[in-house]
Amino acid sequence: MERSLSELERLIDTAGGVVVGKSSQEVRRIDPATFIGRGKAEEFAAKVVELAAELVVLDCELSPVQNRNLEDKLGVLVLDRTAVILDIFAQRARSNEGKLQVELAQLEYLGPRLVGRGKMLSQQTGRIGTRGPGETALEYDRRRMRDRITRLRRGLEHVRAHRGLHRRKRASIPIPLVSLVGYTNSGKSTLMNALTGAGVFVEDKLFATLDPTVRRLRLPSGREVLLADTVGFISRLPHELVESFKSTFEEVEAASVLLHVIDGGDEEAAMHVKIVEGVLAELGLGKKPVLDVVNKCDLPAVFYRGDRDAVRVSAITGQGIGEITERLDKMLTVEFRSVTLSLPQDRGDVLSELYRLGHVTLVEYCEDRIRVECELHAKQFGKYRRYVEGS
Ligand SMILES: Nc1nc2c(ncn2[C@@H]2O[C@H](COP(=O)(O)OP(=O)(O)OP(=O)(O)O)[C@@H](O)[C@H]2O)c(=O)[nH]1
Ligand SMILES: [Mg+2]
Repeated sequence: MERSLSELERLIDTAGGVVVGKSSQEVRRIDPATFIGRGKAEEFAAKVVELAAELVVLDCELSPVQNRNLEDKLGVLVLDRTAVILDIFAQRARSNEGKLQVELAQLEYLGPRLVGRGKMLSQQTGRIGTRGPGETALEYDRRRMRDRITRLRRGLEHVRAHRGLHRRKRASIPIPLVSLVGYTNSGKSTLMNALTGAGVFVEDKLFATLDPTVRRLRLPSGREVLLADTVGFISRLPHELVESFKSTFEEVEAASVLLHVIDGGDEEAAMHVKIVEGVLAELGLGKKPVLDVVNKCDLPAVFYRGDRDAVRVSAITGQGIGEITERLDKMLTVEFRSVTLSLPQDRGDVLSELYRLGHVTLVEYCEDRIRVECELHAKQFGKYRRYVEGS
């Protein structure tokens, strides 16, 4: 409980709030009307006045009814954990798709809790829980909100159809995709920068990344891969969020290999590892090849070292980074095969295709043939089978 509460504090901080007081209670019996008991609610009401608090956040999931009843009792906006997470997502979403997803999730989740409460809460607009990429739930009446939800859904389908096209195009180019996954704040974006020199947004806040970012990366063997940064995982990420943010996980789905980045300097690292593995399993991706990367090994205290196969690095100092690319090379070798092709002299076009696709290691011009040694992705092998030497 302590842990969860301190994580909630970090979430509030990330959302831009300031914690002025906190309190915990063992809830033996959930009060259907207010979740917390009557005594606790009274205590909170007094504290709200005493500390001039503008907002009360509960580390649980409130039903719309409980939410309203508590607001009536406390006289201020009441949010639960999910609402705070949504607020962070609302501030951070950058891509068109990300914004649509956040607005939809906000309307679906916050709508029943906040709709029609505009008057009471209007002074608080701009604070946590009342922001959105579009209008906020506060500004809608029920009917307009339903219309907006329908339109957002349609918009998202449209965006997704387009993205599907892009992805299909990419899948036909056999450049393996490597996705960074990991608990939020573990250093995925920093590692992405260190590996590719890409200018990805890095910040010591939870959920700095919401939109997938993809960059090319050349491995020591000369082989190129695409490296994708993804949104951080978090404990108790509500199911409807996992659902609505699937697009950020599509990069994980398409990946040949996952780099699981772990913050070795975090006392909770072992628990975070379990959470990430749990979410991956939930997404049906538990069987993907994974390379564990224990990050932040430059810190004086490292609490998690990983197993024998883990790579220990510091994305900040660059220590150990080379080992990641070497290990990736090894893992990907399984997907590629070395072949020697013999092309007719006039098929220079095939040769240039091979240059673009695979990793060509040797080209020899013989009398009437071109001999090419290269590595081909399993998916492309069929296309060039007839050129395989001796076949
Ligand atoms: N000491 C130390 N700090 C690091 C290292 N790598 C990242 N950090 C810090 O950790 C914080 C989070 O880094 P990010 O790269 O934004 O983490 P992330 O996993 O992308 O986070 P989200 O996108 O929010 O999930 C930043 O303050 C980084 O400077 C490292 O190797 N050592
Ligand atoms: Mg990031």
